[in-house]
Formats: sequence, structure tokens, C-alpha cells
Amino acid sequence: MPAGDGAGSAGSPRVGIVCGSRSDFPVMEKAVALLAELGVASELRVMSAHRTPELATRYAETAAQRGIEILIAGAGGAAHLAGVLASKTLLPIIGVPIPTQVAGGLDSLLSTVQMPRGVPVATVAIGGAENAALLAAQIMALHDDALRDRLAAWRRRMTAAILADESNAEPLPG
Ligand code: RP5
Repeated sequence: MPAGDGAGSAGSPRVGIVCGSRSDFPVMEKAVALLAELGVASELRVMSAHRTPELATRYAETAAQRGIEILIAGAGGAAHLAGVLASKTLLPIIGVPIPTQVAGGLDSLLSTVQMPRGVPVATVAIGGAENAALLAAQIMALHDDALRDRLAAWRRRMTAAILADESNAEPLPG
């Protein structure tokens, strides 16, 4: 990924990142890292729609008053975490379907994305924690000009890194 621009991510968390299990950390820590690169403070918590439903609902109910602006929820299998959080808050929720052994994450994808009308979850690709972080940052950038500038710089660095790849050294005709 492109290197950051040195923006700090200290301070109160603006994004709550929630996993159904510690086994989801290898995927979801990518969202933490990318938000830090963009200078956005986040917190990473473990809670489950099925194993700790009271904790999950209480977290969603109190997130806004704690200054959280957006929630990112990653879960695998019968992945109801993002939907349960969405039922308890008006904060935007981004769902990350975690890859699984049995169905490659298609189980997680369908159980995250197929929300009933009235309770949306914006679902990214299977394992798409970095896109979840970028989408969260883009939403926050609607009212944060400095963050919008950092996002624009991040995208420029991504493009430049691809153009600088030696496999693109051969000029195209015209
Ligand atoms: C889900 O069950 C979690 O999000 C995880 O992806 C999956 C398996 O959890 P563990 O059995 O590894 O704790 O709730």
C-alpha cells in the first residue's frame, strides 16, 4: 500500500471496528492500519451477534455518544454482527464478510449483505477490510476537508506506484 503522509491517528476513536472473533484479526487489522495511515483514530473490539449479543447491542447503542461516527463490522459464517449493530444505531455500518474455510466467505457475504429493507449495511467484498476503511474515510471526508486531502494524496500515491511498476515501463503506441 502507498506510504502514509505522516498524519497522526491519536485521539478519540472516530471509527469503531468490530470483529466477531479474534480469529478475524488478520483481516480486520488491515482496516485499523489503513485508517491510521489516513490519520483517523479507530478502536478494534471483539464482540459477537451470537456469543455476546448484549455487549454488541450495548456497543451500538452507545457508540454515537462516545464520538464514534461510523462502524465497520467483520464476521464470518452466519455473519449477523453488522446487521445486529445496524439495528441499534443510526450510524452508518460497513460490513466486511470474513473469508471462511467451508464456503470461501460466500456464506459471510450473503448473511452480511442481505439486510431487510429499512436497516442497511454497506457491504464490501469478501475480506475487503481496506476498502471498508477507505469508504469510512470517504464518508467522513464529506465534512472533513483535511481528511479529503489525505484521501486524495493516498489515491495519487496508489496510482503512482502502479505507473512506476517496471512492468509498465514499455511505452504504449501513440
Ligand atoms: C464468527 O465466527 C466470527 O466472526 C468468525 O469469523 C467465525 C469463527 O469464529 P471462531 O470460532 O474462530 O472464534 O462469529
